[in-house]
Amino acid sequence: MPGYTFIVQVGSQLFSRVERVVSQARVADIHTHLYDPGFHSLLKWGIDELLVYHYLVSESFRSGPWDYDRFWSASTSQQAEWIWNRLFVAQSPLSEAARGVITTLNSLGLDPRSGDLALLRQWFSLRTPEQHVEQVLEVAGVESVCMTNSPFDSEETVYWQRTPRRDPRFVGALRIDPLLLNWREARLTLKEQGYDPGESLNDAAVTAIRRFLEDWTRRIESRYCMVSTPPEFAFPAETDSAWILEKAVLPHCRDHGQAFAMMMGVRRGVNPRLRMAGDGVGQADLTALASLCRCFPENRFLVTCLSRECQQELVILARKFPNLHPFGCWWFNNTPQLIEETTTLRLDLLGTSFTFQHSDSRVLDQLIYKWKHSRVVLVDCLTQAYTRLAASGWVPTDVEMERDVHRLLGGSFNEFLEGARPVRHEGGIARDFESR
Ligand code: FIX
Ligand code: ZN
Repeated sequence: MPGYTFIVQVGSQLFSRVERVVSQARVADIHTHLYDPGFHSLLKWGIDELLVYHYLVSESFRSGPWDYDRFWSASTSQQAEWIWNRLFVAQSPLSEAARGVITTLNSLGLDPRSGDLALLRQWFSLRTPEQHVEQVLEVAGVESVCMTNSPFDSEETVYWQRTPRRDPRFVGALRIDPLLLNWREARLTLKEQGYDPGESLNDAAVTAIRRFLEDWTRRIESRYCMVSTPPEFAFPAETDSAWILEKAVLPHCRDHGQAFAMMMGVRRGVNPRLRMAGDGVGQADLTALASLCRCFPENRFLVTCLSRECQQELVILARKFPNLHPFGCWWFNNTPQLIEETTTLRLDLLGTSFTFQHSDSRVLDQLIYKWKHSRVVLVDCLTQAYTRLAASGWVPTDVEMERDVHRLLGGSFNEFLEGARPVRHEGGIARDFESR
């Protein structure tokens, strides 16, 4: 075993080596709410959009007056001003989301300290979205982003009907929350789109739902199918949700090479007056996830959990089920402290067989801060892990570090999805998918 002095020397060298590898690595961001620039106004960017991010909306309401109606009836630029004054003028932007605006502006060469919103707005107004996409992806070191594409969102479906020209860096991912969480509403959408499932959940409904899923999977060239679930989500269960999942969604995913992503433990509308900013957290029941992984070994599950309490159980389940891939430090977990805790736990129990982070960006520019901040934490976590490994007598080479970082920033995810591709067999949908 190497001596103490050797380990201290190696540890300090490791930090700068890891930092170089992590800062140079290109990221595949596996979950965002960004859109291909071909979707025009659906792709949000610029200073006002950064400021009205729902994370900052809820923080800005921490100090009164709590005039929800006045806030929501204001224009986007008025809302941005309200948030700027409350979070950046009246106090220091210490929270993760507020600091994110500072990191983003500085990285774009702007001075947030000037305190002049008009100047910042002017800079953004002189840019085209195309220019901005190039600069942001470059500065953030991001090579591709998965979108969140909902066939239940009428604003978005309009674009799909026009067969938009696609930027291959913006990857499709099918979002189906209403189908699993609100069947009454989803049924109407399916009917309107020509997939009448009928009145009851039976074989005819399964056929209609599967046709709907197949068509949308093809149209958006989906990489995976996803849902976010409330803490009450249960499986098996006597619910519409469990029935549709078992009979239609999971068979569809299996036959069409789609992993099924579950974002577990969101409690929607805790304070409805805050609209999207009013969603909260609850502890998910991961016995439901264990049942799914066990009962559907031919399916692949990508999972992230919102409550801190669920993180260890998720990692342990992933050790038991190779068809389970944990990803990201979602939303309220996206703070330096919790990213570090979760990532260290995952490295210790899973090696590199998980996806370190996703950005969940809703505004293009957020890619910059979300990835800059996360990379800093990843450097710390990996330096610690490699230092321990060196102490055990294995000093990693640069090539090994590059391979590991690549896996954590999207490589493992791609490998996992490759395994979801259907096995070729004669006839049927599986062959049809492969020959696409
Ligand atoms: O369900 C989701 O995809 C969540 O990420 C969002 O609903 C949430 O509003 C969000 O933006 C979290 O970062
Ligand atoms: Zn999201």
